Amino acid sequence: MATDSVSVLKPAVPSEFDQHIVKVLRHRVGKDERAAKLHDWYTASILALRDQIIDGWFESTRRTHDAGGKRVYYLSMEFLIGRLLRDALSNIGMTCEMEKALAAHGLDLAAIEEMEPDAALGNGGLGRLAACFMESLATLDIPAYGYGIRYVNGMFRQRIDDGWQVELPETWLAHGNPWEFERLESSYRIGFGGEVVAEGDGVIWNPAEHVEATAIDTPVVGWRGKRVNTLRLWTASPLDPIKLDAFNAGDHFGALAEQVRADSLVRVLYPADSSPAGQELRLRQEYFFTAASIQDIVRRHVQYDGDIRTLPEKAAIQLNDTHPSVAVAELMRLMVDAHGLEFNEAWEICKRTISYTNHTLLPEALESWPLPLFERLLPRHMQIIYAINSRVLREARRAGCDDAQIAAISLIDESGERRVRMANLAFCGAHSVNGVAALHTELMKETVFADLHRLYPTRINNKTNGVTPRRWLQQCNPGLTRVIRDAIGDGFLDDAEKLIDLNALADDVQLGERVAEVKRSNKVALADYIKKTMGIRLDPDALFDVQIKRIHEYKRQLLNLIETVALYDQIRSHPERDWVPRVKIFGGKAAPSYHNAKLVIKLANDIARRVNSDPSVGGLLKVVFVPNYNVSLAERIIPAADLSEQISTAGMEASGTGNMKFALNGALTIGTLDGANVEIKERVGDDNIFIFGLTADEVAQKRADGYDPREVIEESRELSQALSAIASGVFSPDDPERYAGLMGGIHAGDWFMCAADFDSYTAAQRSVDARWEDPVRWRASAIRNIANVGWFSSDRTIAEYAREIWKVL
Ligand code: 26Q
Repeated sequence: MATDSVSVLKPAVPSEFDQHIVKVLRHRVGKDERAAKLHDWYTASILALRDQIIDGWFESTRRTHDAGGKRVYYLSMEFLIGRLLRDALSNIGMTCEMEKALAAHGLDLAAIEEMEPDAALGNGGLGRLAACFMESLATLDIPAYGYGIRYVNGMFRQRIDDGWQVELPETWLAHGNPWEFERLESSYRIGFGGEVVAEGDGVIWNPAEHVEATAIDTPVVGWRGKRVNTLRLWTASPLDPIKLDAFNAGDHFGALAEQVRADSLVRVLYPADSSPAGQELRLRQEYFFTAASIQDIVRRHVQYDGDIRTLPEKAAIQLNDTHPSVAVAELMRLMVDAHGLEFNEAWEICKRTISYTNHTLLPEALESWPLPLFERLLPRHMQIIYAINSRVLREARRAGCDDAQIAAISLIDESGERRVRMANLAFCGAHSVNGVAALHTELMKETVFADLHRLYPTRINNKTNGVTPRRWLQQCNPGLTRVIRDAIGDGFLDDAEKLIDLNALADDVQLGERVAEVKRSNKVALADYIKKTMGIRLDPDALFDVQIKRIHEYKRQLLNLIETVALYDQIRSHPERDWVPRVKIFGGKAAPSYHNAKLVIKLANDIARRVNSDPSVGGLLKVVFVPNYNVSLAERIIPAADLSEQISTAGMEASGTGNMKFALNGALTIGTLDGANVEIKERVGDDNIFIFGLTADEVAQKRADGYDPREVIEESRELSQALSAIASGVFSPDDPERYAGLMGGIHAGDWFMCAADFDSYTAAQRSVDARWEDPVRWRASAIRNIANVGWFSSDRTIAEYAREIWKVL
């Protein structure tokens, strides 16, 4: 690809690099060129590339150390990284070199890239955001460490059997991971359970069990190889791998119990992205990785500086949601119990060091733990949380809070079975609490955090999400990148906001045609892939209408499906009309225990089977559910999309980041005024986006007024027909009752406002059709989308965090 350019890392000359790969193949993979299989070449290519990266890595570490500056620590239970080969090659400017070196052995880089498993150590948006942030931190030359868990099994693989989701384990490490380095010297003992006993002036915690956390590092290369940062993921092992006396006494399982306990901590990513499971293992995972990270940060600081009191000048710790909230208590414990600080002094240091990002307003998704469980697992942390709580509540009382406000602010939920509230803990222990889009941040202040916000009115701030334009434009859409380059030059490669220059060319018909050609060839490539993997033939000249994201009721895949059924009905009733040919593409995973989400997947597949085999729609409508949606599939699908579906119930999607990726690749958005859609609309302009539906305020008002969906349904013939078709088994003749419950939910209360927004949604879809019929206008809109979403680069987001929260820029 032509976007490579000079890099600070010194790339070997092509023939040298070629020789290096062969040397690696022989000496580290243990194969000669004649015996090597494709997978051996794959391993050798990555190891050879890694060698090029390592010197920059050392150099970055040394530079940070010498400068004695502040480091950023990003704590996240999830990093949804995807593949790294293309990203690393492109960022250090070695794509051409690798291509040439492999070609010399008759190998194709694209084929090698396909061998890399997706590192799917995350559920969805939150995990992918962490991955984009790591890349932007390196790009902006900010010294940073990502801290998380090296799950042996990441996000499950999704198979569709007879239309139903089936979960299979993801074994990304099965053939080794050439990117990582085990750091045996960075190991920490992590305790659980036991008791707290008085000792001298203070107390000590004697845990009943221990596991060892060991760091495994992956280098993260920034754009143009300026800096290489570290993603440090923890793995677990027992202190005592086998109890030999037990083994020798014949208790073979008991002898290995500790091994099993340690393994289970890092075994699997919880595949739920809301309504926390509340299981003990999840809390153990959270504490395990948080404690290891905080100990590592404190050790590095004390080793360098000698004084824990200067921590806030040298470390900024960002908590990615509440999953690492226990960091507040762990940092307090280390300062008070291990370093002998007074509680009050420690508390000020803690707040100055830590900051917290909130990603959800859904009350059921706010993490809390039963107090008895928390106390049993982390008795000392429980004491510290009580001590923090009494301080906070004292402040609240002094500020004049009433009993209801005190109850809302408390770190302990006393309304039923007592629970520890992780969001309140993070809020109180941080100097900054941010939302991820403007609307979301305002709603935080008005709803879940209203009382905490009144008490600490300067703490909440907004940092609208962003995505890395390297992966989500340059790498996934080289054709479009070339067209943009020809139009406005190279500047946007280093500063995505320079895409704005495209505005002046938006009505240039020739540019429109070039953008459309690239889009078409991306659609052909996607159609080929779908033909090959699913056997479904798609017309690349149809409008590709895409909704890919986790399956959730609030994201309203169901609204899209109901509209699909209504459209199907209309096409069949009026075949003489001039319909715009559409391909409806769906993809996404459902949490294994989320019944309605799984039913939505089945419905999409049931509709697809019926529609795709109905000759009377004559290719005007096709429906595809792409199995196993993941980062790599997103990289194929997004560049091929014409229309981006961002249709959540207003007020429920914190930000969304897929919305940004689609617009950057020239898709138009149909969406509600929710999350970052609001800001996308402000930037691309009302004429270049299809907004529909109730606003967040209107949704809240409607719910408060006692909304009855039956009236709406009766008034809309299209809607009532579609709902009854689905409910009566038109798409599920083998089990006519299958969707009775799902449709019943819409009649009974319609919490997600599918019925309320239906007419507005269909009207917006017909405006989409009208725009599509005018290709010149459609293309101009697509260009205006590309031009105006450079601001949603994660470089901009990270620069804001760096300046306003971490104070490192
Ligand atoms: C918590 C406890 C127990 C088990 C699971 C969880 C859990 C795990 C993942 C809870 C939530 C998540 C993930 C949430 C998430 O992805 N949120 C999304 O974050 C994006 C980045 O900010 C936003 O763009 C999306 O709007 C938001 O839904």
